[in-house]
Amino acid sequence: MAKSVRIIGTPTDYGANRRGVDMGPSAIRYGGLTKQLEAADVSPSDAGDLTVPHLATRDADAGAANAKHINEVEEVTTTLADAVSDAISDGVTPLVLGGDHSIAIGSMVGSARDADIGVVWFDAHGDFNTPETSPSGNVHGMPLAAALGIGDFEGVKWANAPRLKEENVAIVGLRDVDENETAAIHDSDVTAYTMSDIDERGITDVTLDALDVATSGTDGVHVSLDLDWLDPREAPGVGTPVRGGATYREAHTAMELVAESGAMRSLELVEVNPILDEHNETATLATELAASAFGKRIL
Ligand code: 4U7
Ligand code: MN
Ligand code: MN
Ligand code: MN
Repeated sequence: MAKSVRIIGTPTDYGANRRGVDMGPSAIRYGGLTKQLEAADVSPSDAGDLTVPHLATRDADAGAANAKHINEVEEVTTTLADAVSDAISDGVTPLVLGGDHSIAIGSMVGSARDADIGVVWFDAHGDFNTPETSPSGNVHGMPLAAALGIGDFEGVKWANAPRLKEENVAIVGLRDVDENETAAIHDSDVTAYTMSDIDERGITDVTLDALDVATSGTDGVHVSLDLDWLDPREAPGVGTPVRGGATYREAHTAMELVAESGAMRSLELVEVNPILDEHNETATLATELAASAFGKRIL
């Protein structure tokens, strides 16, 4: 039976350092998302884009310098959390299209509303900053800490995903982590795998371990795929590229293992910035990886 998937666009860039990532949902759709999902034997329905305030309508310098646009991020993530949790209640798997990575707070809050979830976070970055530790003040560098209730986010109400525990969070592919972030990751119970771990052990072992972390004692897994996890040669259209990332094959292998686990409860594709992309290749790659995560097979 075909799995039902609901596409939820979240066109926002409040959390990012560079504008344009709000156009990610359009670029990913244009990159052939529906076709790819159908090839994975998934029946997709597109809910369109969430209604979120546009940056142009807000004060460009809103929010504290150490947590830029915090109120707008709260607004967007609250809307998204409801959309994700509604999809799951309807028996449909949410596929969230970002948008910058701050939206993951909403995805995790929504996914964890009625279940114990784990998270596998594919990213070059730790996204474990707080307003106190962040060198940039950009909330897309803080979503994991926020969802785990770490740090002072001025008491905003999303700052905690119910039923998500640190010991069920695995970060995969790290290669650019800030000093204070490193300490915070060490102090926490999250499990983190660097690119060196992937070099030494191979993507299969590392991904299987990450899935173990996220599935142990949980009802399902939220998969968060920041396209900057991949090497910039494969995925140039991102705001914070870092050399030395996952290859095309490694990324597909990881997504295929996600599919084989049968545990994926929600998926998000974030940080695709079409302004910085080359011929929409990063968005197109995102659609291919989504298909692999939903079980597309060659034979
Ligand atoms: B992304 C950074 F300082 N760590 O906090 C920060 F290097 O969602 C980058 O992973 C964060 O793309 C990148 O601003 C956030 C910086
Ligand atoms: Mn990143
Ligand atoms: Mn990220
Ligand atoms: Mn980025």
